[in-house]
Amino acid sequence: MSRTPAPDVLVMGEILLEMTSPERLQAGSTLTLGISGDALNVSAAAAAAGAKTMLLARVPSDDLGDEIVKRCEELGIDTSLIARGEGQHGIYLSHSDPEGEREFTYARAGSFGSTLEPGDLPARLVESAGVVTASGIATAISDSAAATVQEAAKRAKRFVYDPNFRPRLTSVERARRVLQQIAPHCEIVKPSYPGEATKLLDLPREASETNIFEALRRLGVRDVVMTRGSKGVVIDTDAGRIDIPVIPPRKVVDQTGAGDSFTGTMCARLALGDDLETAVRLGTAAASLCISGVGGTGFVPSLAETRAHLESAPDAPTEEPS
Ligand code: KDG
Repeated sequence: MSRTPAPDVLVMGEILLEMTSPERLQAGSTLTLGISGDALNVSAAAAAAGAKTMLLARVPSDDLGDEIVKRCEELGIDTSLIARGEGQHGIYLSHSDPEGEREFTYARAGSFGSTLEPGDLPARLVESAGVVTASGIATAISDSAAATVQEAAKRAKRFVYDPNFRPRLTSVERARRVLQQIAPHCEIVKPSYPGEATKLLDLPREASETNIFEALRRLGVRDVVMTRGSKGVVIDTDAGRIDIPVIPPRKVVDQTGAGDSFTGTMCARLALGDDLETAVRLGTAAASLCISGVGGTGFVPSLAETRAHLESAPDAPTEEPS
């Protein structure tokens, strides 16, 4: 029997149907159907960044499920770990709230995708994958999905966790507990600052970046890659701290999935041998490009496009003269 070769990146979570409206939802709103969810967004970015990428997920066996699998294939994702079965799709509506801010409304409780369980994990592939990654969304959707992520984190050589806290899916207390359990197995945790990081570490909102790094280290995390909105990303490792500026976008259409694009690109480039700083810089470039499309996978830049965007950034890193 042939043995499936290990992927560079293995992602797990729920694939969602995405319905996007630029306006407040009301009867008669026109919606654009997309196929997304953080796990798919991360996988698409990882595949586009050159990694052999597998997505572990459960997808209903119906016509829409077939479309989901087809879309994953188009995005270059290996779908052999997508299990099909009876159940409902998970859906989210991405729209504006009355103040014009982007808002997600979910219709996903009890979905087939949220029934992911530890028995779904292909132990050998999880143990041999270059990088394994999941987010707090996967841990929020059900206890069995949280246990799956926890088990994968324990088995992986390199595990990357994006807390991706969604108050509409889980409580802060539960998200904190999950982070505490997973942290000792993480090579990298990627929180956003200040809101998410301070909430999940039970620190005051004014807590400094150093406070966050120290708190995550106390939980057992090795490296921290923290996004800070317009202030860019900061990497904190044993070797010190590096500030990485954001790359100005060419066009902003929809911010959905920017963080996932960053994570997928970073994981891919790490798995393919880039150092953390290079992987993060490429992640910021991919995130800056991906927001020119509608929805989480509306525009997935190729590695060549991402590299070109990074090189054209105002303070692109220059080669040391030899
Ligand atoms: O990060 C973007 C995701 O939040 C979006 O694609 C929807 O997966 C999603 C979720 O669960 O919020």
